[in-house]
Amino acid sequence: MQDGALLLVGVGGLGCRWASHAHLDVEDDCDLLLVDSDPLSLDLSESASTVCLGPEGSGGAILPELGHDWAKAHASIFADMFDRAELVLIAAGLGGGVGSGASTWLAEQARSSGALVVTVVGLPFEDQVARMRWARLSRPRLEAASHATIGISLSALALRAEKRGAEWESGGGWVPSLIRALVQTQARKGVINLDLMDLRTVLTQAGRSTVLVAQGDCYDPRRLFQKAFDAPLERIDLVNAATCLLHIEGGDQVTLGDFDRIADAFTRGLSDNCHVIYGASIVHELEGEVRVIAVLAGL
Ligand SMILES: Nc1nc2c(ncn2[C@@H]2O[C@H](COP(=O)(O)OP(=O)(O)OP(=O)(O)O)[C@@H](O)[C@H]2O)c(=O)[nH]1
Ligand SMILES: [Mg+2]
Repeated sequence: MQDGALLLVGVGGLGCRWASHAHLDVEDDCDLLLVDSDPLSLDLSESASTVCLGPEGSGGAILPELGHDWAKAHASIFADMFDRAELVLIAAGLGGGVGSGASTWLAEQARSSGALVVTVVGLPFEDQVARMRWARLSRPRLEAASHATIGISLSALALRAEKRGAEWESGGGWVPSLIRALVQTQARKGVINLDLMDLRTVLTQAGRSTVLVAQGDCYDPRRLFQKAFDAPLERIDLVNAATCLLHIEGGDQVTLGDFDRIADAFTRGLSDNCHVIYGASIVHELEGEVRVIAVLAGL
């Protein structure tokens, strides 16, 4: 890793799947680190650095405290990587031992070494009662450790992924988009670059953060806006968000004028005091469609 690097970290079974999948799109801009006690997770990417937690053959950590201690045992390796990183993006599934426990410790370490820490967490399915309890217990600590924690309800994600014929296990298309948005923003890549405020200012607001996503026709911005606001990936009141990072991806046919109209439709739905930074990039597979990812913070 070089100084100022962007580091994507997958933690636990689900976190490793999300991170390795998302990394395929941002390989040139960020490094990948996979951390789990299950060796199968560490084989998901050929370009990843990996750290195997726990005693050999231990499989899952099950208890968050164990996941936490197993990560701590490799403190010096992590410290070396975090010291050089400017942005550390952590993907994890809450409710598992490694995903809940190790991610918290990693976020604390990354933050104390001066990096901007953004955590993207999967929240257990509504019928997973025991896992949900672990998730509820771990979340406040993870939120305190990260500059921004973006919760994604697995139930909501699975429902949307199914409609689009995508897999929730690999992030249903949305998790990679979100990670792409954050990496490209920080790497200052795209057809419209963000320059009003940087990512740090947008994300380091007191309060919760959430993400809205929508994909559709670029000629109907209002419908797109409605789609996004009607189906956040976590139910949380969106009025009065203090800041918004808006990232729009469009196919080759999409023009700068189209990007502008969409940004306009979105910002009109937010409060007058909301600070918005906006970026856009071309994603060839989208053809005539656009995909909008809005991270709202300070809720
Ligand atoms: N229904 C279902 N939920 C899953 C599956 N995989 C992950 N999850 C959810 O994602 C959360 C995190 O799971 P993992 O990432 O596998 O857990 P882990 O961090 O590896 O935890 P340990 O294996 O206990 O150390 C769980 O609490 C579940 O809510 C799956 O295959 N099916
Ligand atoms: Mg596991």
